[in-house]
Amino acid sequence: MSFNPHNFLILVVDDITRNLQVLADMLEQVGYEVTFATNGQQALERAKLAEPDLILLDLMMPIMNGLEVCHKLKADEKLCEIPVIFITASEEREHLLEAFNQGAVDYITKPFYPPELLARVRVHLELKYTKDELKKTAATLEKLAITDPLTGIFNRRYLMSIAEKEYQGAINYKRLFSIVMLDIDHFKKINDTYGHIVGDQVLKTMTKEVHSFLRKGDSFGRFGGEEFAIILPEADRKTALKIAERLREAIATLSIPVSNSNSHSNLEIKITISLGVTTYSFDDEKLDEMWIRADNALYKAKSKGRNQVCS
Ligand code: GH3
Ligand code: MG
Ligand code: MG
Ligand code: MG
Repeated sequence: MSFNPHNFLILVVDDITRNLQVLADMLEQVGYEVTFATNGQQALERAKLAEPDLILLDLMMPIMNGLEVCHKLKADEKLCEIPVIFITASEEREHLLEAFNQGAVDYITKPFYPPELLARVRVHLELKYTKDELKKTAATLEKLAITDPLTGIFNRRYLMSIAEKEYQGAINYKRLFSIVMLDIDHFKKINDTYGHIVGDQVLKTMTKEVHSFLRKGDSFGRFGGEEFAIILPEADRKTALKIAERLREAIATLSIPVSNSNSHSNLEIKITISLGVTTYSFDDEKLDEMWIRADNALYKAKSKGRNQVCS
């Protein structure tokens, strides 16, 4: 990015108004937005309200000194990422070390050389900006790594890892859980009749519908193609079967509106799904046994005529 001071708000804290004035003038002159506080308590309140990008903090102040303010900022989940630069007349090395121990990013002694202060402010703002951008990128990548791109639900790998966690929980804490596998019936026909794009629309709508029926702790993922799985924590066999049956019915009664670009018309497609349900059993020695049982149950639902739940 090209550095633009106008994009940054700096909170300046000093108990002496004259000092505030000098700092504020200097910062505003190069384009920064500036806000003030004249004591520690006010500084914490301003920081919370204004969410500054950086804090220039006086060390020696009555009632609450800068070190305490810094300590409180770093202990606050919402404020701890704001870089703090101390500005002080103190030349005591202990103060300097304590400032860094409390989480300061820099320490400037008075009288300061204004261009140096501006240079340090800029460096720390740029670092903070880069750090924030990296965090955003990391969050996006993390999301991408666990998401199925077409439907937006979990991908296979992530769903398997959730199942593994549930399985460990079942072993260690005797917590039951169930797995539901589901597969769209005769989906190939939809692709063959209406084309892949319509097929994709059907996959997306079906996914949304199923999602809306699940509880908060349930996890829904795409296994590949038109095959999906759901992990139901703390669901015994009876509960899991009930949920699966509810899903089957919801999908069977759903009309999926799709636009067909071939005929320039709007269609409503009906689909059904088959579901295989299995619940953790204390005899299970491996999670794989559950996946195999769920798969077999799904196969049974298919061979018994589809649009049904088997276990
Ligand atoms: P069954 O009832 O036995 O499950 O029959 P089916 O036709 O649903 O199953 P089959 O496994 O024969 O075909 C699955 C089809 O799903 C074939 C494939 O082209 C289609 N498919 C897989 N992934 C996608 C996708 O991402 N988008 C679309 N549109 N189709 C997909
Ligand atoms: Mg002071
Ligand atoms: Mg299918
Ligand atoms: Mg399939």
